[in-house]
Amino acid sequence: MSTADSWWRDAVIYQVYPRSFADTNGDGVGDLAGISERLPYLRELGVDALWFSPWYPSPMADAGYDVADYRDIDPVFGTIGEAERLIADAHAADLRVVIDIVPNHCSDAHPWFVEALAAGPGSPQRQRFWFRPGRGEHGELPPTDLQSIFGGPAWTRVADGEWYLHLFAAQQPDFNWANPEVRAEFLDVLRVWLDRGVDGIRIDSAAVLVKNLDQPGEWSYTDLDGVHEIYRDWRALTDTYPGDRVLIGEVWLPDHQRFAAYLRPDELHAAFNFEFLCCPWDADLLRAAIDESLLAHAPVSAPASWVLSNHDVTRTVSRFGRTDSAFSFPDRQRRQGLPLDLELGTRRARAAALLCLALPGAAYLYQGEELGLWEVEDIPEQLLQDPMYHRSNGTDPGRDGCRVPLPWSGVEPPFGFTTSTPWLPQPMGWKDLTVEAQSGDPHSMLELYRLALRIRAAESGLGDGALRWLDAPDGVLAFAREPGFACVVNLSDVAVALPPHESVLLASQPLDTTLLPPDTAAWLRT
Ligand code: TEU
Ligand code: CA
Repeated sequence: MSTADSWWRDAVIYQVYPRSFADTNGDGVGDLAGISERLPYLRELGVDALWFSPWYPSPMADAGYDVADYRDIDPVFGTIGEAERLIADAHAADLRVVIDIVPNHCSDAHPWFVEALAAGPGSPQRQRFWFRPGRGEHGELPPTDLQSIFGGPAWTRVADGEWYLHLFAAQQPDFNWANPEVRAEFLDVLRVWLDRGVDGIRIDSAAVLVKNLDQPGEWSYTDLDGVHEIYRDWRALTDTYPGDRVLIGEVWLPDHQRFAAYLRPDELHAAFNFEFLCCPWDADLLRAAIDESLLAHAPVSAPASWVLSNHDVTRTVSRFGRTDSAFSFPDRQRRQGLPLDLELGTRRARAAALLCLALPGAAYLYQGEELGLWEVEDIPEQLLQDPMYHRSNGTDPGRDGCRVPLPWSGVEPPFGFTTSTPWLPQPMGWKDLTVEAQSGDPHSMLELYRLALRIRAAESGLGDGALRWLDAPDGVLAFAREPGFACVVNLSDVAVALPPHESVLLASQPLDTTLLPPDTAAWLRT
């Protein structure tokens, strides 16, 4: 493996959420044809790869993370032919393609689960899942007290009295990874998509596949040692393919050593940096998160990754626009409705973008982040779809607010996303945030991203490599990337002097002196 081939070590990977990207047939839901049509936009933006959230046939109980057929495309998105064309067109546009595989659970409409229900207790078909008798005199109590990650019990009872396990929604039965049939099935699914030419696999909920239901609570599924064996098998398979195919794990683990274990040379290539994503707008905490990430990745020689948002979390400009700007699922419930300063949030998001893109390793960009979209917090209740909202009885606002369809053009909804009504309503205020409105405006978020990505691609010091912290006043992050590059981010509330430099390559706000204002970042030629 030559360094030149290791595109994933410093790629900028753009997450496409197909439902909300672009609709071409007027049903209000984004589709593959919409993505194909807009490839020039993505190419011009300057990203290196696209990651597609699930596009498989699905009853959409969890927006497609409930998969009924891992080898096909849902008709709402298009056809297999269109997916193959999209992969080819993306490659022709110099964009790599990463797909999303959901191995922890499937949909209750998946043929295996349908067969398991029909075959009854004790059958080999039920061994592919976690079926158990209930507790209590008549089996009326769930087998364990385990709670679903989406709220409510993690067990649902079927007609014949048995219960099945689902860490997420009831429509997402968990596979039993102790069963060799499950292992063989997923190796085959990976083969199918690798044969179709995808460059990478994003692995959903990667740390929770293996279970020991005798252990209490989340210890029964979080990061059990056996999970590594699965990824060694997956790595052995991907390594047999030509080109540079990668496995990217969705691994939410606070322990750095446990996290890094997934990135050993015979396992996954990369994993999302959720510690960074959850970190508040605070120089000391960010610096600690950066140092700890780099330190954890170094021994396994994996690239770090820098993520500000995705389809599960609060939009960056909204998160940074509140007094408490950390992200966590429980906090989000309390925070919605608290005062929000969108102007401040946007200013910080601009600075954060330059920080992310200057750090060593790869970066992820969630669709709409480049437009500075905010979290839509006033979606009418009857339109909310997320099972996280419904299973928490509305105590969690859910994730619909970061999944609202993109505004492309025009001055009112549907902003060129569709010709009919978008599946989630877009706010009027997005008229200033459309691709059309921002294109050519040097002060827009979109032009900041375009320019930053162009500079990042041309700067030999950026991407993979090391950083060196520079002396800086309190509340300021400053680091050098060799040769000749420095990034300075001012998170304090006073303007600070820039370190010695030859020129300013880019700044997240206009600079009229050599002072860097609060909540501003600059890239310097040194
Ligand atoms: O997310 C997994 C998920 O919900 C984590 O955020 C979770 O909090 C963590 O694993 C707790 O240990 C993925 C997808 O990104 C999400 O959209 C899906 O809803 C979910 O899996 C179920 O497929
Ligand atoms: Ca459509």
